[in-house]
Amino acid sequence: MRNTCFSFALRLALAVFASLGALSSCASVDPPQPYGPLPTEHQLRWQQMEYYMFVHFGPNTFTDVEWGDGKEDPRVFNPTALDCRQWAATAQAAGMKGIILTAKHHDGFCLWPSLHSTHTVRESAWKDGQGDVLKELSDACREYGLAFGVYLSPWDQNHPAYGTPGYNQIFANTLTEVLSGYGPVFEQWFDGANGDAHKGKRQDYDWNLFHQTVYAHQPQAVIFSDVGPGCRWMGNERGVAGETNWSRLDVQGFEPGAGAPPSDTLTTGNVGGEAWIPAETDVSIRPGWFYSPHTDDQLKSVARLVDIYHTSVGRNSNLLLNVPPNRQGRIHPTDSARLMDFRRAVEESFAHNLLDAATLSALNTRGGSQKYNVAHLLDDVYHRYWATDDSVAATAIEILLPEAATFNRFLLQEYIPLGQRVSYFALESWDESAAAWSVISEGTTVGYKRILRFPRIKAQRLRLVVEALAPPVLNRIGLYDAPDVYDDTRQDANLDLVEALRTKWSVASHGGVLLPSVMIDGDLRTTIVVGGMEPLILNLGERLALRGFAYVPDDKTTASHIVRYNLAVSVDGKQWKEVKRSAVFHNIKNNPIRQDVRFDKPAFVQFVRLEPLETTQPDQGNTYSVAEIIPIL
Ligand code: FUL
Repeated sequence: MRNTCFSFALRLALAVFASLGALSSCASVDPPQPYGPLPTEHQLRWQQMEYYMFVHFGPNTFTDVEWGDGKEDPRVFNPTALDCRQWAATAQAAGMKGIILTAKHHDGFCLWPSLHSTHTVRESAWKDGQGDVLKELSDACREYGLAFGVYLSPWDQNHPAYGTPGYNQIFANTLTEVLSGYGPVFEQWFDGANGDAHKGKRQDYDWNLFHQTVYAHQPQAVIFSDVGPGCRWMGNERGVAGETNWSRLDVQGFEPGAGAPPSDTLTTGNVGGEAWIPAETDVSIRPGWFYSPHTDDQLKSVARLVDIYHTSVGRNSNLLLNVPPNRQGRIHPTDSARLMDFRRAVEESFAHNLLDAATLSALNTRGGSQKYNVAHLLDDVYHRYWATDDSVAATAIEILLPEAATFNRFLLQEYIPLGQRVSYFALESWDESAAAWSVISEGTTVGYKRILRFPRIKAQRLRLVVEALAPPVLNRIGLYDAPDVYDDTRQDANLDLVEALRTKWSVASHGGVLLPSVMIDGDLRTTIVVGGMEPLILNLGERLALRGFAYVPDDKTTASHIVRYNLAVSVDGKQWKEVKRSAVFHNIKNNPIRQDVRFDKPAFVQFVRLEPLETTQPDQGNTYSVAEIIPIL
């Protein structure tokens, strides 16, 4: 805690001086002028959805890869008991407001019988080629009162025209099919991935054509990409939006994919950004985006999901949580149970607003009018708000609780139809002994919604101080005592297994040069950067039946990670048997999670060699990150 700085106290004092006077019921006071770019009515409705489901489903579900290469036999797609109503019922029970489906991922496989492709459900074994997942899901969403959205990857590794100018129109026709045949679409999700660096096939995407096609059929759809125009990728797949998060972005000169602004810019937005492009946080409940039977014991815990809620919805971003259906075509019971526990934890956190019984008094109220009264912060009417006079850039609200209460969360919302304004705020409590205000917790941006988490504290007299780039306009505040959520889920059974053996291991490079043991210490937080593209040779100290091997990179998207590699095993460290040659860790740049390499049959060996061939950031001088290397037993 620290005491409020002098300059702010002075500015506040001046503000009080400027605004003395009683509230009048005079209704003629003009509302504040809008500030900067504003959300459209569709963007506002989209933002109010807050939380919805991502569904990654397709051939990858059956082949256990993150990125299929478009060469898979379409008959591998054969869910045995596909039930989109079960997905919708689960999403609804989880408190989600919609579902976005990967109608076409990078392998090009269409989950509907597209006339513009020969790699679709029609060619699959499912329902003898008569099925249509888009139809089943859009119908189910309607039945369960959920919004329906579509992910379509322009990158298509199956379509023969990909990489030629003609492909853009084919993709636009594909869009037309999807957007005109299945009812209203609330969000069109465009993946920016383009071509495959290892095969050198690239396409110059005609984004104007794609956007026009979307708006021609679904004018209300919010278009997602790295740079909008409807909403933007938040810059990582870990679920952590910026503490500072402007819903504004400079887009001139940028485009989705490789031409996007740096990921840390996407995480924070631009303070004076030219366009209203709010953030969406996409993150998976499992390590990868597609279902794998190997991740049934690796779901994010309730505590982790609650963290993600606070670092997404609580930081002015929507949360798009991926829940991938299994090979039956159903959401796995573990995922579904986790979603329900997560919902309960969030609802319990925000069940009782301690401010409902509080007395609020604002230092300044616009024109002294009831219309902008601070009491609007506690009503549930979205379009009523508290606003100040135009001259006010720094102000405060005093809060008196009926009696001292304990709390650990503070929530506030800006009235974004008039723009995003707040650049600093703090919750303070009155320190009787020091006769001064001291800061409990503080933040920068607010936007649609901002939630501060801090250690539980007891107080009765509080103050919210606010600084803004234009007179602040807030429409909601809340104070809560959220129950603690403990992480009691075991994340990975294999880790327990390897724990007992760890003391016998060592890791070396070429010629037996020993490397630091942080990469085998069992602690994912200790990471190392290895230079010179050195191979890693793990010595297990004894022969073990190895079912696979995992490389865990440092989870920062800005670090350089191994993307292409060779993997070999050995009994004696001299004779090597290659298990993988020039293989690729797919999507490791955007989602630097643990990468499992599973062997077809167990190998009875003592040594494993991971040889890097290419990294995600070649400009970082042939280095790569390692948090951990793990034998899969
Ligand atoms: C990324 C894709 O490459 C991943 O496979 C996944 O679909 C994720 C949501 O977007 O760009």
